[in-house]
Amino acid sequence: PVKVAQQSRFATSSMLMATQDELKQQVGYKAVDDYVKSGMVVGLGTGSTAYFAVERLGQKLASGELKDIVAIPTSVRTKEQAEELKIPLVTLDTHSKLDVAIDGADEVDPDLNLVKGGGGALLREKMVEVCADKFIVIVDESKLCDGLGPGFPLPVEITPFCHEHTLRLIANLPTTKGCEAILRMGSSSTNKPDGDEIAVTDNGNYIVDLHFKEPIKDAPKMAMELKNTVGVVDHGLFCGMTTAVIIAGSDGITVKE
Ligand code: ABF
Repeated sequence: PVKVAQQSRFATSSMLMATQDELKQQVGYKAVDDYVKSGMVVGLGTGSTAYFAVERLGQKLASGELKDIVAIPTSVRTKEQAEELKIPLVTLDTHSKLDVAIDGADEVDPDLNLVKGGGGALLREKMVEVCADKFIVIVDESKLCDGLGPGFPLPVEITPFCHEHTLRLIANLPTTKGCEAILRMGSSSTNKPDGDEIAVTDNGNYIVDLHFKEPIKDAPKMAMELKNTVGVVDHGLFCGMTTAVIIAGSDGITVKE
């Protein structure tokens, strides 16, 4: 009986896993189907959900359904995926205005403000996504929250020089006081934290994750305080940038604007 129970539990969890992946695929594909037209400049996000949007774009270019698209990746790993799919790539240096950017998120609050950066790609994501006419966020419903913070630690990208000093500064701002600041460890820039080396982003910087027990009261104020701290490159609060969020839930897909 134990063996059968284990097998059925495994089957259930693997079915759940498949559902989780299917949800991500649904929203990734829908974002491209609904918002990308031929001739557009498209920002390509980072993470396991954005992966499906990149996949869909590659499919539609290969089939000829979409033509004359150029894209700007938000991480080395997205660049590599796009290159494999033969998606023509450019940079902000030659294309500083995008028609649409599509990306995942770690948390979405009721005002569609986001926490991003769990994948360590927040700087390039923000640089690309602030230049897009439309910023489409693709998430499964587990990312929705009532208030940013407790559900996912806020990533802050900092320069390696005197990083312990900068970590102390950002943990003691008027808006962040009381949080727990942890230097992200990991074998490479955009993997989830693991291993015993300091994680290094695609840009050669470090990440400090700020853990909050209570929801962030004033995200725009915290964003300003973090950005004004010398040594901070940028942070994972994406406020007032979202055009629409495509949410995959167990009862189907909803779009919030
Ligand atoms: C990326 O999407 C990151 O900003 C964020 O961490 C990630 C979410 O990853 P996933 O879609 O795999 O949950 O843009």
